[in-house]
Amino acid sequence: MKKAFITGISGQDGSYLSEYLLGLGYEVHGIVRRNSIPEHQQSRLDFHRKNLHVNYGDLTDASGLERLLKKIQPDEIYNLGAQSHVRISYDVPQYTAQTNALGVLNILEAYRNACPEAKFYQASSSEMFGSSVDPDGFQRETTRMTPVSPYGCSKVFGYNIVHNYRNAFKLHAVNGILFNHESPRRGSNFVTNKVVKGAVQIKKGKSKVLELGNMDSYRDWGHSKDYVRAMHLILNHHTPDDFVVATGQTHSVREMTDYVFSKLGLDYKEFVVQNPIYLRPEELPYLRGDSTKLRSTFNWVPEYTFEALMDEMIEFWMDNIN
Ligand code: F7E
Repeated sequence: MKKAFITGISGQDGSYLSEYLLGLGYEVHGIVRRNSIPEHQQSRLDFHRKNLHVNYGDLTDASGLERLLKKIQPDEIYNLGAQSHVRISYDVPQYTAQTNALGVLNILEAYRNACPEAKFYQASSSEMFGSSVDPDGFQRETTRMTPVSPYGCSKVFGYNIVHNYRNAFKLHAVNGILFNHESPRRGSNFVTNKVVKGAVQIKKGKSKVLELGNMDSYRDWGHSKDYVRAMHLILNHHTPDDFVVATGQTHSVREMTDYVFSKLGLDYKEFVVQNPIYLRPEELPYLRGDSTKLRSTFNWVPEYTFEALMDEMIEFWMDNIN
């Protein structure tokens, strides 16, 4: 039985990846941070838990990571843990860098010392591209990285240190460069789930207004379930390499909001107002990923369209808000 170790196991991607790997017959281990309100901390892992083992751990705690990896001896390590909210990275820039940048170094060191024969996956992000777009309107593996947030800068360090450790220590360490990916399990302070939850609350008479920030940025939104399949493929490629994971389609926040409200028979213009607290000091205006390399290497295709993704989220909130 293969063993996987996942940081960020209680997050959206960690939970879908755990389900996927358990389905493939893996024994799955992961870490969660200590929290003063533990009740809901593992709510996303509320599925068949045989062969799932959750420990306390933290990417900023190098010795704890090494102790766990020595004990578990995983075949595959997925580093999905992060301070993953871009706007909040402006509120806690140093914490973001300690977790997302030095945290990667901590787990790479633990991996190198405890189980160097394992394979290592780093959750790199399209936020690393920042303001760079290729002349054809896409970002891809070769696009320059000019990040525009503390989050993006911290992820570039993680991406680069994975390359360095791969080359210097001959480790099987890879980067998946994932564009935005959503699901009903997405935190409700990310824009898709915030819009869907807010629109359903308005539809059900529980709320009258939805406050958003910039509605004119564009994102390439896919489904987390499709993207965790890609993580497993990328990690198990015969040579360690980097791959973009994206749908290749882009929509503005305004178009996404219009789609959701229209599906519910509402006009978003009557309910959505701008609140400057949701604006970012520097915005990333446009993302559209070219995942040709991933598709041609693995025959990967996303099962969800943008509409199917949003419809699943709408259905979830319609069923879960009384
Ligand atoms: O924002 C705009 C906001 O927070 C998307 C993370 O998973 O993907 C994610 O980062 C867009 C931005 O995601 C609100 O300004 C408008 O232009 O859903 P988001 P993100 O910042 O793109 C990348 C790939 C990651 O790696 C990250 O970890 O929506 N927007 N109004 C808003 N965004 C939020 N959150 N809240 C608003 O009220």
